[in-house]
Amino acid sequence: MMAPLAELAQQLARDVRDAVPRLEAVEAQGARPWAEGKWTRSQVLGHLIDSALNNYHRVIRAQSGEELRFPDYEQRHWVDAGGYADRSWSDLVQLWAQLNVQLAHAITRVPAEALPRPCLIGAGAPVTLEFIVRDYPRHLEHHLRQILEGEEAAGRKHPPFARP
Ligand code: NI
Repeated sequence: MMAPLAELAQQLARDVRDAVPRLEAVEAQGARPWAEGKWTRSQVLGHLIDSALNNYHRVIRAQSGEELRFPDYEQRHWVDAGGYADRSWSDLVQLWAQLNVQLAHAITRVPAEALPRPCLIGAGAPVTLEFIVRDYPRHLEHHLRQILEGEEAAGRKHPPFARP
């Protein structure tokens, strides 16, 4: 039987692989903020790396017996502490791509019975693991458009329910 989220995972892996050459082509813009006083493109990509890291934890842990309660995710702290502004753009692109390929691989292995499992993140309302996984590519797509096409194309609004 095909895993319930296999299609989503395959699409995610395809989208990420397709984005790599486009990201590499904007290398010179890595140090430029996407808007005045905002994160640089390197930091936005770092934010997507943090998103992959955090969601990987959620996907793996939701399959085990432990309580699914995650600490609040402080995105600015993660980007600052990770020091992404100092990393080379091409290293960030490779890291982002490989983390997502692994995340997609893990998603294909999530059994159907784990999908309705409730997850609590910080003080937010509980959401299911399935919601988290289906929400993930929307958040990724939003920031990818910011990097590749600019803030206007992406729209100013962060996806409302995204669990970064
Ligand atoms: Ni975000």
